[in-house]
Parts: sequence; C-alpha cells; structure tokens
Amino acid sequence: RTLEEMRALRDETERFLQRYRFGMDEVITKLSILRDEFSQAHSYNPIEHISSRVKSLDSVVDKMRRKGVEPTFDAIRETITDIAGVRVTCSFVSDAYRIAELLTAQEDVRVIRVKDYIAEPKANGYQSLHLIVEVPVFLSTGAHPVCVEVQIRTIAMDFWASLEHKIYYKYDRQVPGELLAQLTDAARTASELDARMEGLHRTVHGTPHARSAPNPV
Ligand code: 0O2
Repeated sequence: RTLEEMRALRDETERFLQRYRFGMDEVITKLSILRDEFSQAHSYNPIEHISSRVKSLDSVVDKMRRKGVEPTFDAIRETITDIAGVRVTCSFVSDAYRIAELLTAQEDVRVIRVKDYIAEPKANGYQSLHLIVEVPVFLSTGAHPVCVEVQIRTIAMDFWASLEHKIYYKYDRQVPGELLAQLTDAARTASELDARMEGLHRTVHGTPHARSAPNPV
C-alpha cells in the first residue's frame, strides 16, 4: 500500500466509527432527557446509571472472524449491530421495561430487534433487555441511519454480568463447569433479589408498574 492509500483507509475508518459515536450520543441524550424529565415530573429517577462505548475496531474484526465474514466496512455495517453500545442500569425490573417503552415509542427511533433476556434468561443465567435501534444522524451530507445496541438491566443483573464477563475472558471463553454452575446459581440469587426489591418498592410507592418482575431464573 502507498502512504496515500493508508491515509485514505485511516480517514475512512475514522468516518466509519464517528457515525456510531454520533448515534450513541443521540441515544444517550434521549435517555438523559427521559431521566431528567421523569425525575422532575414524578420525583422519582428510574435510571441509576448510563454508560456507553464504541467497540474497538480490533474487537469488531475479531467478531467478524468468529462469524466467518470478511470484515469490509459494508459487511461490518450489515453484520455487527453493537458497535455503538449504551448500557442503562435501573433499580427495578419494571423501570427497565418502562425505559424501553419510552425510548422505542419515539418517532425517530426505529426498532430493529428486541432480545428480552429478562423474560427468557440465557442458559448461564444472563439477564438483560437488549434493544437494537436505529436513529438518524444528521451530517453535512444528509441523514444517515445508525444502529445502536441498548442494554437495559437492573443493578443486580449488571453486577452479575460484569463479574461473569471478567470470568469469561479470564478463562478465554472456556469457563470450567463448576464455576459456570456457581455463576448460574448466583444469577438466580440476583433475580430473587430483584423480585424482592420490586415488591418493597411497590409497597412504598403503591401503584404497580407496567410489567411485573419475571419468575426467578
Ligand atoms: P462484549 O465483549 O460485551 O462486547 P450479535 O451481537 O447480534 O452478533 P449475540 O452475541 O447473540 O449476537 O447478541 P446478544 O446476545 O444480544 O449479545 C450482545 C452483547 O450482550 C454481548 O456483546 C455482551 O455485551 C452482552 N451479553 C450477551 N450474553 C452475555 C452473557 O452471557 N454474559 C455477559 N456478561 N454479557 C452478555 P459481545 O460483543 O458478545 O461482548
């Protein structure tokens, strides 16, 4: 490759990732507005924490290789829906569903896919509500739709997922059976805690929320 070609590739990579950053920022703004408005109107904050990241190009390419797809920019755009990721941590399960409903009801948010791992936890016990949404990003060249993955979960689910994630990578995706069993058991405990906290919350706040906590895993 010539130096010019390398510069062009670098610029294209930057442009590619920048759009995901813009899409991610839009979703964060939407969530922050919901949180602030909700807190003001109902004297209650359904969102504990919002975090975000744009996946590194290295892990995007790794994921493409695992899926057996040649990592061109077009193929990445089609295949990887979690390059821009926003994670919302709520206190209660009902808040997770409420935030999902409020976000997806917005006119400029197109829902591409919903994976409800709260209603149907993964075999290892993982729980979270995943939304793949598309939002328009307005650039000098016009509107560009960008995919963002929003993971909405409770504090207990988040606590479990972050430990499991560390263990998963520590063992290079081959977690010993005994450890897996303990993690699955811990997920059950987290789910029971969520159900108890939701019950307490309802006792204090009275009105039941839109969706109730699912059965423990
Ligand atoms: P990382 O390292 O967190 O970025 P797809 O992503 O569409 O190809 P997939 O993997 O079935 O298909 O999507 P899914 O199930 O919605 O998972 C996407 C993300 O959810 C993962 O991204 C994790 O962040 C999280 N996740 C899913 N399952 C688990 C789990 O069992 N434990 C934990 N801790 N997190 C999970 P990545 O890119 O796989 O990983």
